[in-house]
Amino acid sequence: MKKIIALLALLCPLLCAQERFSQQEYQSRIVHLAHLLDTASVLAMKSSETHQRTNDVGYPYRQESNFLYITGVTHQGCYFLLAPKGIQLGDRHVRSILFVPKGTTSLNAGCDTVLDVGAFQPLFKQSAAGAQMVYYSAPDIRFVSDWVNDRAMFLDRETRKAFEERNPGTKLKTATSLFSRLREIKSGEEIRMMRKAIAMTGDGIRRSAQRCAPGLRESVLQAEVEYEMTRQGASGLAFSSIIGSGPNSLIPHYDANLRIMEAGEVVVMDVGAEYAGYAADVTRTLPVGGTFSADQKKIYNAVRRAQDEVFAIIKPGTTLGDLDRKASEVIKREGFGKFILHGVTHAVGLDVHDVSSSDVLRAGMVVTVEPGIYVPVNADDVPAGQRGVGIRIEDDVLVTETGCEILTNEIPRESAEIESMMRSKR
Ligand SMILES: [Mn+2]
Repeated sequence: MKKIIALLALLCPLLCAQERFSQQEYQSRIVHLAHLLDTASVLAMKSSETHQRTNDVGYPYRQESNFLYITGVTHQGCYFLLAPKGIQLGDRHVRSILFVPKGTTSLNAGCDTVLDVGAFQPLFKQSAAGAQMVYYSAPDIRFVSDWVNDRAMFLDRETRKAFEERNPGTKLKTATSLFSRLREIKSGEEIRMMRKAIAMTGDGIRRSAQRCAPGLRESVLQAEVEYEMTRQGASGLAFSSIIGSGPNSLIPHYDANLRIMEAGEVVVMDVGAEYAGYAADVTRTLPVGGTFSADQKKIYNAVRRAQDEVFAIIKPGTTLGDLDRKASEVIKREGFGKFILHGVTHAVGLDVHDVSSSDVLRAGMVVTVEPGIYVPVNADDVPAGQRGVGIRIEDDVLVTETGCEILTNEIPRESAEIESMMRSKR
């Protein structure tokens, strides 16, 4: 077939700056996805659009996570079609097709074939005709607020209505839940990528800690950690770096990072590299001057105790709710129950707040454990030295058959380890 684009899969590792997953990994993902469909169903997906920042200047492109997961393709303008029943292409019978724009040198990760994007619509129409269910993933078809007319527009509802009218007997449904079930359990290769994201994040934190000193702006720590992650080949940041000192340590999602840090304060660093699309999400709290005060250490150790007791109950069958209750119970027991601002855990993977299909932990999931205590400046029922202190410690944990493995274990965590890391100046 002349539309088939010749692809030199073997050349790709030389052309791609980013480390790729094996072809078997993508093939197995497609097989698992096909198992969740049945022969009466079809799945169609489109890559993310670009988003403009200002005229002619786009935001950095990031592929939609489900599309990235199933195709490995990191650029725009592509489609993916999966028909477990099969599609006849000349004398070939295929089940999965990747569609890419003309001239794209792209890896055919695990699909049966690769065609030009021009071939997508006719083949999609053909395979959707007669299907009972069409799953779709379209990151750009969603809710839009038409504020001029003060009305909500549910584009996905319009899409479904138009499609089901044109295809009587065929239902259109979003593929989100299928992908949540696949993505929540990480493969060995995914864990390997996450370990790399975590290692470069740890090195970045170490670099910042060694540079940290009173009189510097928070952005210096941001620059140091991002420098190290970028230098080591991160594909980006998993999220905007949070560097909050003094009163900013009390704001969980503070990311202006412009305050000048002062002696005697703590600084919360919540940072994460993205490697091959996978996120690390790590928080360490440092004493700006290099040594925690006794009051700060009291809060620090309460957060650490909460972490340890949460680590201890992580195993298949435990729920995310159990982890939250355990963390709150410990922090209350330590006398800081009033100063909890957020939950203790979330899944992490391709997205820093990753998908999950249920509340119950299973082997192969990766979740964070991130208790925090945030004592407001005006909390007059605690010692003065504890006011205005926010401490969060966050680690990434792999659920195993028998318990858990702390993937971030190499990154100094105890208060004494933090202090000694800060003393080892570059
Ligand atoms: Mn987190």
